Amino acid sequence: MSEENSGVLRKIIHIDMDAFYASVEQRDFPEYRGKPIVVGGKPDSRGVVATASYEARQYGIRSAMSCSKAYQLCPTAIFVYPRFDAYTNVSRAIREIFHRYTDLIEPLSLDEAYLDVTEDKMGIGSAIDIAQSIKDAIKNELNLTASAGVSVNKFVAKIASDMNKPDGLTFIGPSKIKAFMEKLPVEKFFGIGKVTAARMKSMQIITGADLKKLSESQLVAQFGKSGRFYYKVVRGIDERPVQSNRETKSVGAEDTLSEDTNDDSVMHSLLQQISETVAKRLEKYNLKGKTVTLKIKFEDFKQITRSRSFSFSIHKAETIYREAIKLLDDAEIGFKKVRLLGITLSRFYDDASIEKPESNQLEFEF
Ligand code: DCP
Ligand code: MG
Repeated sequence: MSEENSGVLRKIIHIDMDAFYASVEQRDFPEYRGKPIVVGGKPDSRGVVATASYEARQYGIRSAMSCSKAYQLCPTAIFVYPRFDAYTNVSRAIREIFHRYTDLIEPLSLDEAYLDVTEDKMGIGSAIDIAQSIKDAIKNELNLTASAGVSVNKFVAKIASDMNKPDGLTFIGPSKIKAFMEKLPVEKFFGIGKVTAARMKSMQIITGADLKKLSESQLVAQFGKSGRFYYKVVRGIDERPVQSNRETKSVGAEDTLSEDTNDDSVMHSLLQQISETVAKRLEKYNLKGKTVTLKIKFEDFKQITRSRSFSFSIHKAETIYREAIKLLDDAEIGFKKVRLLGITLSRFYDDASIEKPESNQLEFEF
């Protein structure tokens, strides 16, 4: 539905749990409460920080930082390994709470979802009241806090949920969107990463107001397809619907060899790295697959794929690696040199014994 075409404004809520993994650890282990907690690996490991409690963030510790760096910043922090089962359980529980209000739910990850409450199941009507009620239920029933953003589209709702963290509820109504967008720094725009933001800065595009000075065709010429999205979104238009049954069909990764080769040991070592990446992605989205596919691109850019399916689901890096090696052997590529290898896992849900999540979004979407 489009607010432009239908004339009806949508009511969109974005919910994001506060310091998610760390808050679950503090909830389940009272001795961690009020203390700097780092979830990831141990300080002397090669691991990275998944997240840190708000107490740990005061020392400058952030997601994706190495654990050793986090230790330097705060030697007294408590370092713990993630417990994905616990986070998945909470994720299910918050989804059940969302379903009391609407079935139009689009989860973005374990701790984050969009809800369309234009029509809500309880007949509450006010999206702000619904967001408050969801936050209360999460607090009372799960002992955790979430932040909510409320607006007329996904983009603004998502930015709003981040504005008053933790335990925030931010409403950006239609009359405030124009001014809000004009003030917004470009790096906050959805899809504008560090590289694009730096390029915009070099063009004196610092805020939404600067971005607005460019025509649609200028934006497309500079930034490709994304330019069209920027043009609309900076004017407060984001018609992307909340998609409740988006399903992840496959999860994969690929990499080009530093030089074309037919040396097994070089290919095996690349496959090992790719398997680890795929396993991490599967873990992040709590998926296991029954089909593994190996993609081989040769030096002449010709490409083949080889698949194998199982009656059970796999997700561990070692298993994926072992199967990828077998597929590579079976492909009998002989002396042909390879330039790229990729591994994909698929068939996640066709087993009644595996609970099927509402949806899952792995791709960057416009
Ligand atoms: N996560 C991760 N690696 C990252 C970022 C996040 O493993 N680089 C995990 C741990 C987080 C969870 O995903 O707890 C949710 O990510 P968020 O970005 O929502 O971060 P938090 O919920 O931890 O904190 P915030 O309060 O800022 O939302
Ligand atoms: Mg979060």
